[in-house]
Amino acid sequence: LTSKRYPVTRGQFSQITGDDINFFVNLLGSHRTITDAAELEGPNTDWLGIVRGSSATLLKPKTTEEVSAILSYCNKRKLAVCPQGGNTGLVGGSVPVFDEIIISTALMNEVESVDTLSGVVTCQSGCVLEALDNHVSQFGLMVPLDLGSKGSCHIGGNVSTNAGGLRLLRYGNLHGSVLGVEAVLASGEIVNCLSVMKKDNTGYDLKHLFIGSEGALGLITKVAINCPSRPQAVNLAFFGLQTFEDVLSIYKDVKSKLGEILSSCEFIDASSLECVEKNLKLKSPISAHPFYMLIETSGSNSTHDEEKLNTFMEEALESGKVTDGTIATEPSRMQNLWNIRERISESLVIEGYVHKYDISLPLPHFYKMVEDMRQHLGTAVIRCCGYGHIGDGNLHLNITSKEFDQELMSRIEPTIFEWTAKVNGSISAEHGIGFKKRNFIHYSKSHSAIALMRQLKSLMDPNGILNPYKVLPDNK
Ligand code: FAD
Ligand code: 2HG
Ligand code: ZN
Repeated sequence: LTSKRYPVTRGQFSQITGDDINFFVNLLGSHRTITDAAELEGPNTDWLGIVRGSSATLLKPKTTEEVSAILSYCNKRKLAVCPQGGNTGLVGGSVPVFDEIIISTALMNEVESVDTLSGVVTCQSGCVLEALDNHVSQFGLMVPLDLGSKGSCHIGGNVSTNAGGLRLLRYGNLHGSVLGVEAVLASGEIVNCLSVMKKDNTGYDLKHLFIGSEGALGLITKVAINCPSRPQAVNLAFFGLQTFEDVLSIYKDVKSKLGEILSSCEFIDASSLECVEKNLKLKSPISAHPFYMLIETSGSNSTHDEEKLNTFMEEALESGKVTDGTIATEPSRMQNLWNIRERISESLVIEGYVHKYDISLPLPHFYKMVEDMRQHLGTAVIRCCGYGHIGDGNLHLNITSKEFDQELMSRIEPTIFEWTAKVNGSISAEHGIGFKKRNFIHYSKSHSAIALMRQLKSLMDPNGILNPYKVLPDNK
C-alpha cells in the first residue's frame, strides 16, 4: 500500500533475528518486547489509515537508560528504528515504512517535578498531553499547548513535531516554551540539555535540534516545559461571516481590541462545518454562513473579559462584518463549540480518502488557495475545504475523495506546493514533513539549508537508523 502510493526502497539495514529479540527480551522482558502481529497492527498504521509499515517488533522502554541500551544495540547491528509517541501524527512520520523496530514512549509517563514558583515542569516524553495538563492544573498551571489529539498525543511527540495547535498565537511555539530536552542519540549516547532555566546562553542551544526534527536526530526521553498560570476567566465567541474580507477585518479588530486577553483565533469554512454536521451530527450554534470564526479570551477577571467580548460582538454585528454570533462562558457550552472545530479532522476521515495539507500562507492569500484548488479539482472530489489557525496564518486544506486515486493525487501535487511556494508560504506549518512530504521540502527550504540538514543527520546518526525515509528528501 505505502510503497505503491509513495515509491520508496528499503535501505541497507539488517533484518531482525531471533538473537536480536533475545537481546530485547533480556533487557525489557517479554511483555515489553511485542512481537504479536495483532498487537502490532495499530502501531504499524497511521491515524489516517494511509501509511502502513510492516514492523514485527515494538519495544516499550520505561527509562532513558533502556532507550540508550536499545539504540546502542540497534546502531551496532544497523537495525532501523521508528520512535513513536501517541501515533497521532498526520504526515506518516510515526509509523515504520518497512520493518523498522518501533520504539514506543507509552510507558515513559512519569512527571518528575513541578516547580510551582517558576512554572517549569519536567517529565518523561511519554506523558499524554491531556493527562499532563490535568496534572499541572492542580498547581494552577497549564501546558501551553492544546491540540484536538490531546487525549492520545505524547509531550515527546509534540516536541518532536514542534506541534502548534489552538493557542499558539497566545503562548508561542515549543521552541519558546520548551526549556530543556534530554535525548538519546543513535549511538545510545544520552545528551542532557535538560535545563530548567528560562535564560541559558551557554553556547549553541542544542535542544532546538530535537524540537521539530521528528525523531530523525535523536529520541527525546525527557522535556522541561514552561507552564503559564491557568487562566481564571475563559470566554469563547462563535461568529458567522459573509465574506473572507470580513474574516480578515475581524482578525485585525480582534488583535487591536482584545489583544491582551486573546488566546485563540480560529477559522472554519462552510464546507468544513458541513462535514462535522453531516458525519458527526454536531450542531452549529448559529445560522449557516460561508465562514465562521472562534475567538477565545483568557484572562483573570471574568466580568471584565465577558463585557469586553460582548461589546466586541455587538460592534461587530453593528458593523455588519459579523452577521450572527454567540458567546459561551460555561465550560460545557464552550467545549461543545470547540468540538465543532477540533473534530473536523475526524469527520473528514469518515468521508473516505483524505488528502491533507497543512500550509502557512500570508493572510491575503489564505482562502484564495482553497477557492483555486476547489475550482481546479471540480467534481473529481467530494470536498475541498479549509479551516485552521488563521491567527497564525496556518491553513488546513483538506480534500476528500471516495478512495485513493492516483490521477487525482497528481492533479493536487505538486500544484498545491507550487502555489504555496509562489506566495512564499510553507508546505508544512505545524504537522511536519514526515514520510509524505519529504520529497517536497525543497518548495520551502533552500538547497543549502537541506544540505546542512543532511550534514547534521550524518553527524548525529551516521548509520541513518533513526526514522529513515522521513524528513529528508530522497538522494537524487
Ligand atoms: P507521533 O504521531 O507518535 O509521532 C510524530 C513524530 O514524532 C514521528 O516522526 C515520530 O517518530 C516522532 N516522535 C514521537 N515521539 C518521539 C520522541 N519521544 N522522540 C523523538 N521522536 C519522536 N498537530 C498540530 O501541530 N496542531 C494541531 O492542532 C493538531 N491537531 C490534531 C488533531 C487531531 C485530531 C490529530 C489526529 C492530529 C493533530 N495534530 C496536530 C497532529 C499530531 O497530533 C501532532 O503532530 C502531535 O504532536 C504528535 O504527537 P504524537 O505523540 O502522537 O507523536
Ligand atoms: C487541527 O488544527 C489539526 O485541527 C488537524 O492540526 C488539521 O486534520 C487537519 O487537517
Ligand atoms: Zn492545526
